[in-house]
Amino acid sequence: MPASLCGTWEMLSNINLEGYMIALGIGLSTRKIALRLKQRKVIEQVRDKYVIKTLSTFRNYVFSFRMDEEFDEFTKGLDERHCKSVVTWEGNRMVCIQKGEKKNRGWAHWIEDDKLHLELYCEGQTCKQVFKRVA
Ligand code: VLZ
Repeated sequence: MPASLCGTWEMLSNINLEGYMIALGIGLSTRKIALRLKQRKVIEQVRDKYVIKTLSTFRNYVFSFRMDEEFDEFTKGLDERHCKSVVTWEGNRMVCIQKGEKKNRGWAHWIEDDKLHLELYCEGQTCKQVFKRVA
């Protein structure tokens, strides 16, 4: 059983968000704002349902899913695309594949040294984020 990702997490570092946002086709003005944000991640689980909230003073992105079940994801407020997404455990990593217009798109969350790690992938770009637990 992997260490629980559930809780409230505050961003410590954020490498190559710019490359990831460009790969998603996010425009310059949104990118400029997004780069300055300290995101929070809230991960909740009730029975077999997970909710992941990405929160900031500018915009929030919230979605929910069940493990191993494909769902329709609309990345509202991000790049506004429809994906067929599925989240699975790969060892201690919670891995999401987002099938859609963008190739090699997805993300992975895991715990390492009591920190929440996240890699976001899109078309050869990787954004790497680390969060510390605040609750
Ligand atoms: O995280 O997708 O936890 O889907 C863009 C920032 C990229 C724009 C952030 C600013 C994407 C708006 C985070 C802040 C909401 C993301 C996944 C894994 C959940």
